[in-house]
Amino acid sequence: MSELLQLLLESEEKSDFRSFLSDLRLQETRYWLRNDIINVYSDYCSKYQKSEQFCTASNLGKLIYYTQEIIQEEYSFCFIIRPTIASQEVYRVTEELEIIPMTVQELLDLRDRFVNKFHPQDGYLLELDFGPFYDYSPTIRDPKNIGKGVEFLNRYLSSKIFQDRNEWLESLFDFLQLHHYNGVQLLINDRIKSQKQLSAQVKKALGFVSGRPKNESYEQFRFDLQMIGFEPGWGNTAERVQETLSILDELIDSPDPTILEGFISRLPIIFRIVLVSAHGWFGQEGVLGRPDTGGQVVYVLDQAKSLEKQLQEDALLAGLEGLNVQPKVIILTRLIPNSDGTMCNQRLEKVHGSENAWILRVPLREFNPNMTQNWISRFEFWPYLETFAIDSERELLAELQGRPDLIVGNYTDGNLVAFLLARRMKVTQCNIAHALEKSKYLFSNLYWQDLDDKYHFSLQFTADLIAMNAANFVVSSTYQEIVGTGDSVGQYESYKCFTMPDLYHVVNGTELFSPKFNVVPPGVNENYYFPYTRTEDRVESDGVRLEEMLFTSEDSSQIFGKLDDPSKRPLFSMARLDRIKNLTGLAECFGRSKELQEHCNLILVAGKIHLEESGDNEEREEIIKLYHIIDEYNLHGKIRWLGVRLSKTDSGEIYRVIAQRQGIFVQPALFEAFGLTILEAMISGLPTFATQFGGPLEIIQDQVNGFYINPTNLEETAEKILDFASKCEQNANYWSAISQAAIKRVYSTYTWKIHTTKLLSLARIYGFWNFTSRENREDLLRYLEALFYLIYKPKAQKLLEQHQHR
Ligand code: UDP
Ligand code: LCN
Repeated sequence: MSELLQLLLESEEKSDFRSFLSDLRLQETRYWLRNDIINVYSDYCSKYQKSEQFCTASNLGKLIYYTQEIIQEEYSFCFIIRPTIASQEVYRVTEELEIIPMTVQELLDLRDRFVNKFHPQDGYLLELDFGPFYDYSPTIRDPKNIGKGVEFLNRYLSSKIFQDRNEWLESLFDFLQLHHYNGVQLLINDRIKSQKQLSAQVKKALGFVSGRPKNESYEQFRFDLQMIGFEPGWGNTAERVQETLSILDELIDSPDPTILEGFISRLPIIFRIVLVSAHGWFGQEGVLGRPDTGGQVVYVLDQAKSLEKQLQEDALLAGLEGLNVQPKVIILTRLIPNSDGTMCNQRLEKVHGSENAWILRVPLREFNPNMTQNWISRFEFWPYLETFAIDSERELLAELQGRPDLIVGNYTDGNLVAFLLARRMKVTQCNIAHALEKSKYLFSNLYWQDLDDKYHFSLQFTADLIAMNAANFVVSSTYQEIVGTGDSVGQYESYKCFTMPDLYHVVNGTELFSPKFNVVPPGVNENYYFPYTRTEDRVESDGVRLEEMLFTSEDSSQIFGKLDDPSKRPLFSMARLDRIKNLTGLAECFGRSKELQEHCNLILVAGKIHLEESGDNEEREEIIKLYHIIDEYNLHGKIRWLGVRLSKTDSGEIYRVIAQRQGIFVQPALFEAFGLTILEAMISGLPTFATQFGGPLEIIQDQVNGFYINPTNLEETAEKILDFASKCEQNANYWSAISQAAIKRVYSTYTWKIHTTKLLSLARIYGFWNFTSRENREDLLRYLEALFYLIYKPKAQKLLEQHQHR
């Protein structure tokens, strides 16, 4: 970048650069984010009638493209530039157009000065730097391989094996000896006494099984194998045992990444999993659509079922049938005594359709019954996490009759609890963010003190840093969740360098190039969500009932609006009624386009329709705004707004009813981390228009199996939808073509089977890595503990005191 700047200053564009900066000076703000920068630049280009070529391809145009932020301080400007994904360079441009590189520390000081929070006379601020802890572990080089951690790790591990065969064989031997199920030894027994013997016995066992009929059941020759030193876990038939042993044999002789992964992924070493989803209403019915209770609950519940099934299949394939193996998955959440008709006050609930997956609810200690007896917003939940983790450990040990093999955290609170549990129980920890709030709320770190009363970001971001660094591996739903796109910063990336004025500076918040990051997108529950054309699986009477509910029935307790012409093409959306979901933006887009109203009705399933029924600030604001828009654009007769809480079966059928009418699904969020409703709509066969900000950009391939919209550009969005509707009116096949492509996209890429197979493989490989590399993480974990006890805990304690006065 410094060359680009140099070129810029040495060319004729220098005067443009100078005028652009003086245009910036004329603005009211002194802090520009990327969108603002582009707007100022595009105004500049129009004002001076610059050519298209100049705007984009000039050195100034390129500089603007890569600039994420500009901060003005007196007469100079600080340019924060992102030349490539996951990198950052900072320069000060003085009034004389001198370019001076700035360090991260200087940038953070500048930001503090910007908000009048720089007080060097009081001493320096705590600096958090996680960089040194990653020096021990390998890092990925090419940003496009970020998120493919396990592939990298396998390559790295197999090259290590190559370099240091004896040490590695020793570790493998130790690792294979470790495993048992309910007291029964698995894999190898003490007849194999050394790694040398292991290699010899593998060959002997191979000789033995190769002489047996392929389909012969493992139980038939179990004792013969035992004599050679092999216990259950190698396969359920002679063929499978032979395959697994051959892979091991090859691994010992000539290790390579695929063989390593193939081998470790087969090992029956995971039987008990804990999924932590702490804050929300976690239940199976009547919980979705409430503030804080959306996709995460759906995700974890479906994941639990799928994991249990996969573990059962894996155990059978590994030949553990005779051991009566019953894998167990526990979803750990909080018990909510005042449960508003849900099951959230029940300690234990079996997950429907599973054999051994459970929701275990652990109550919060009664610090203040006004709070702890009720649902607590995710922004207020922090003081309860440590004691919740302590109490949960006891309950988990009792339920599982031992330690789990894997703990998966969800969202900041669940991830912090997972960290505390994994640390105490010495178990592999996986982190799943779902959504990191830091990038969702603009300037949330810079102005944390002003926002702390409402959002407590100081606790949340500290917890995020602790959990993401502690985790053995991180599962993200998309690539951009980690490192964004060419022109936008990723959610994890936003933790790399930031200031929390008066609290700390983060100079290196996490290693984005670490192999711990893995993209594993979720799936969609195919029992509830399936193509509308599968009429044989649909219940006709449900369809009729829901059709009435969506388009005609009157019920002022939960439905608003009567349609003038219910036969118009439905434009449908379903989401929690919070600001970022932007259903009000969609209503306004619809309101502003008379033409769209001529072709379509707007049908929204969202939150509540009565203000007095909502206790959540953001939801209340959105309710008021939606009514306002309906009146302002006189949408009466053109909109239906349903404040209903649907069962899973109904929510699946609703998409199909809309698809039956050749409707359209719109997801207009200002930012969407992933967006499960998009998968649900697409698998049902609904052409989907989804926000270009966030995960949908990776789910949908624009104009192939859906469409991107820019929800901040209302006119363009309306035009895109209108254009689609008009094309469908001219050619009915167009709707069907997109519908079919949407269905195909989900089945090929977003199934729970794909997800859990990958997740379990990751859990085994990271568990193995942890063991064999003997990577010393203790220093990192101690540092994180210090953060927890010295920063997080006192702040949580303060918040608890505030709660006690409520
Ligand atoms: N949902 C629902 N009723 C509602 C709103 C949402 O059942 O009124 C479900 C929806 O079907 C989806 C989930 O909640 O399964 C929302 O997940 P998504 O990832 O789209 O968004 P989130 O709410 O997690 O931000
Ligand atoms: C949270 C979100 O905000 C959504 O974008 C995701 O789809 C959901 O969690 C499940 O991961």
